[in-house]
Amino acid sequence: MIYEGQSLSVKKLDNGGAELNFNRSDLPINKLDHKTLTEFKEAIVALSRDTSVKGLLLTSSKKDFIVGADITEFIGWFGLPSDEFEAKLIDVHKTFATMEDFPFPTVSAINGVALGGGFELPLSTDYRIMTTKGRVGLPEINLGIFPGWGGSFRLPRLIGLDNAFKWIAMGKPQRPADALKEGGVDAVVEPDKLYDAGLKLLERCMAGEMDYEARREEKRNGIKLNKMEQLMAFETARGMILGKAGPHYPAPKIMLNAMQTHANMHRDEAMVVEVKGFVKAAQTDVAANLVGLFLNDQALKRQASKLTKIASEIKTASVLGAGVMGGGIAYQSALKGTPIIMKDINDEALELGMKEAKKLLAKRVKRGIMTEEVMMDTLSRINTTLTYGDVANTDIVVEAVVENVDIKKSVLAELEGVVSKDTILASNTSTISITELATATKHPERVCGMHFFNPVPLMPLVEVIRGEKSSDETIATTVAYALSIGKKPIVVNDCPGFMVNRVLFPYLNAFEKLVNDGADFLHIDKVMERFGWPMGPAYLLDVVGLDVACHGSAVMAEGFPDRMKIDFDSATEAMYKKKRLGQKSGSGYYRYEMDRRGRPQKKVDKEAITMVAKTSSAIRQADEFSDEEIVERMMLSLCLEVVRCLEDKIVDSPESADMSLIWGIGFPPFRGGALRYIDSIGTKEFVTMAEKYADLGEAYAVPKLLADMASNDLKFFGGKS
Ligand code: 3H9
Repeated sequence: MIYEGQSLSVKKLDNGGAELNFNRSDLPINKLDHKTLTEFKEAIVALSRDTSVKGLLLTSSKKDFIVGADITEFIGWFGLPSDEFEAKLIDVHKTFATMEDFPFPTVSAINGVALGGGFELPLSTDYRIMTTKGRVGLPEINLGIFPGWGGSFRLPRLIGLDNAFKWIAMGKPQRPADALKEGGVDAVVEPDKLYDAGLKLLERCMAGEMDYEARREEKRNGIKLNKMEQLMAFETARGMILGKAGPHYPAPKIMLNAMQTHANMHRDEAMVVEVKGFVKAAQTDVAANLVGLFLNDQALKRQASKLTKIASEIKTASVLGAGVMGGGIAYQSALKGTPIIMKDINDEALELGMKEAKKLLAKRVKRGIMTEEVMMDTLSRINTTLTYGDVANTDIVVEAVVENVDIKKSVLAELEGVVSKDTILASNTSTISITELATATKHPERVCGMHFFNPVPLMPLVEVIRGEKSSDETIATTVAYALSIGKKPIVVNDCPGFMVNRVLFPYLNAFEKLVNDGADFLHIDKVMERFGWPMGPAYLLDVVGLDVACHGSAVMAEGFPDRMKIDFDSATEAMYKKKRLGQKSGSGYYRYEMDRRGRPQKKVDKEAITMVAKTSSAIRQADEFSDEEIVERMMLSLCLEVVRCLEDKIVDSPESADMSLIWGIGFPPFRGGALRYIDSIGTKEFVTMAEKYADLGEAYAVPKLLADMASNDLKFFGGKS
């Protein structure tokens, strides 16, 4: 044995080479945390000293090769003084470079996934073989950073600038065929052939059959494009990448600058440029927020998997109520392998539901991510019916009928009479209390909420709502079903609107009030889009449907009359009365025209502007509302209600609160979530801001939890402001 640690070991092979095997003893994964990096450095030193070694094979004994740098250590790292942080990174670079310069060949046998630093390490070896089941890539951009251990210069030298831009800026793990075609790996083999293939390749190198020195030279020296070609490549990439990233994400720009600066440098100079850029990106708020989201996601995943220990198996499901929502749910269930029956009371609705599912599947076929055969197979998992017959035998029934208490109650009561005693009755209500709905059943313990978001295939969140009497098994099984169909479940306690709509309606009410006070809705949309929302509130209302919004608003006002009742004639109500229902009716706050691909395009509509002006009490002129006031009034109303949800234990943690908004309504991810947004401003400062608008009503009142935190200078995600 040349080296033995807790994360890795190096042993001599019979062929004169050595094998460095990653196999973290106390974890199910290999990651490049402090411990592994320390041992890796020691192992490389040991190998440098052993003159008998003639080649090196890197392997892993885990399911995946290496998942990357340890993201849980990032918060500590990113907070280091820049020079200390840079020195830490350079130290790793030097170890990788020492391995790259070994006087013998090096080969990585990549099993499973190798991402981020977990792929940068094999990029420092001469050759890489991966398996047909693996994925390799550099996803750092998703964390608000970019590759910091050599990926930004080794990858473009290996696969060319354009391909490297694509890998790094998109951050998507690459499939084996693509990685091979573009040159990121040298061979792809079946998993059971990996070790032998790696060993064979190493032996060929050791026998002098492969020019591994040429490989190294390629990576040590600048990219092979002349100055003009480089300039063109960078200018094109800049336009595309920065256009797509938008103004809120600094990492792509820093990455492009670093890549352009080190394009012609020797590796040892390039690493310094990369490190400086990396530290700059890592020390932005955006990186801290995006890393926070990764950690929240992992924490919620762990929580969900703990919860599902007592779940029963869902072999088949049903959805009541076809249409766009029912069709979307059926599509999602069938796509992920759980057969589903779609029931409605008339054929037209069933046809609409099937049309929706077929449309979504056809899109996948068109994009080349599904074959016609798989599409037909998926469709065969959706059955339609007008009677309860087959629904009776399914393990869960998702009720997605019209959003009306009485109708939902009678459907649930009727359903309970036909299904087995173990079938879960899950209501896809978006606002109505589950406890209230469950009163219609004899066994409220098997009733819960399963709130999907529209469009179902795109929105990751499912709120699993625990009614007063829902049993733990009901919740666990519903969470397990949501996970099995590829959704992100968050368990919330019952109240009107649950978590997401309870905070969305105050936000929309803030919009109504601004408009009523005289602000221009087009201006509000622009400001909130600039803030980072995927669409402004007026456009959002149009997409949701003004009828749906008015109905939801009435339910919320009944639930929280002190702060959610609108006591003026709202613009949305006026539009609804005139049958301007938003995008689906062709007009609302905007007018919609279909483009050549049949997608609705919004246009400014003079009629809407006149109509809104008529409802406004116009206590101020439109130009008196600054961008700052608009953001403050809109965000305060939303964030304060999020705090109240936490205070009322509707959600059990700041992580659940923030992720529900990111996954459910597209809260700007670079801001990390509503509570992280409050943290970024400071709880004290946020309270002061709310107090400025106290005369706007109870929606702006400071909840006790926030007041207490502010007086102690505390943050939701730990530490002091
Ligand atoms: C990087 O490398 C930067 C460098 O360029 C330079 C740095 C200076 N760190 O998701 P799973 C844990 S940036 C820490 O359930 P799956 C995860 O929390 C990094 N922990 O499994 C979970 O723990 P637990 C670039 C990590 O099979 C366990 O592993 N890399 C990390 O569904 C299993 O994970 C990435 O961005 C990590 N990097 O998916 C990869 N990765 O069991 C991020 C995983 O205690 N990770 N864990 O709950 C992923 O995309 C997925 O986890 C992966 C596995 C595809 C790897």
